[in-house]
Amino acid sequence: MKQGGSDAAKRAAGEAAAETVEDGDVVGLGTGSTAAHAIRAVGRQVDAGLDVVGVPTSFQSRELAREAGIPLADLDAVRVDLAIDGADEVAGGDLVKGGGAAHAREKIVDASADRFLVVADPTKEAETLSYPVPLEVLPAARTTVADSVRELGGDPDLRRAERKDGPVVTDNGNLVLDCAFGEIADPEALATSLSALPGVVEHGLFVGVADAVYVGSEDGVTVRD
Ligand code: ABF
Repeated sequence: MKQGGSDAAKRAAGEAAAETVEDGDVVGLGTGSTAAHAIRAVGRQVDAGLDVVGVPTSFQSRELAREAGIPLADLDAVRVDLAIDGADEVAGGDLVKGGGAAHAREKIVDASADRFLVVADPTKEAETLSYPVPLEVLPAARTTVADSVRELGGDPDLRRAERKDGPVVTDNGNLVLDCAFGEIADPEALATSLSALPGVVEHGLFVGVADAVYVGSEDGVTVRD
């Protein structure tokens, strides 16, 4: 995932989005270092008396929310009022996500939220999406999906674990293919094609799902909606 942004910029975005959380909200808790700032900020609000329930998007965000003291619920038991989540690339309201291999759960939570706020630093912004699109695939479908991605003009690459000898395995027990397509002129059409491939659990294109993008910098936060 793009990691060029400063921690101060990520913190500014995460904390500004967390300030919009209201008493009684069910909050979708995103994955990654920018969303982590939002989770810690919501935890401080809970310490101060705010009554919220969090819905984690990953094992990582569940652990962080527990440490922050946020009461948690499963998505099948609640309706999400507000989700706050990071992205690998942002172009207008369209995103590539999945650098943390959590995009399947992220999409369920983020897309179901009444309001979805993206938190990002300026290095994530682009005119046109071109970041490789992660596909979470059933292990048995790895080869057939890779072949189909090539037919769609993409270059699939099995994601490997950095510190272990083997592939990345998602929280759902599946594999990830990072698929480079170059500049994605029509994200919606590509999203439709990828969703149609047998064995694809979820892809990392989030098209038209974001309600606002909070871009942090050392000097403050710009909100695009
Ligand atoms: C998750 O974390 C992902 O969908 C995205 O890939 C990544 C962003 O991480 P960071 O905020 O650390 O750049 O939201």
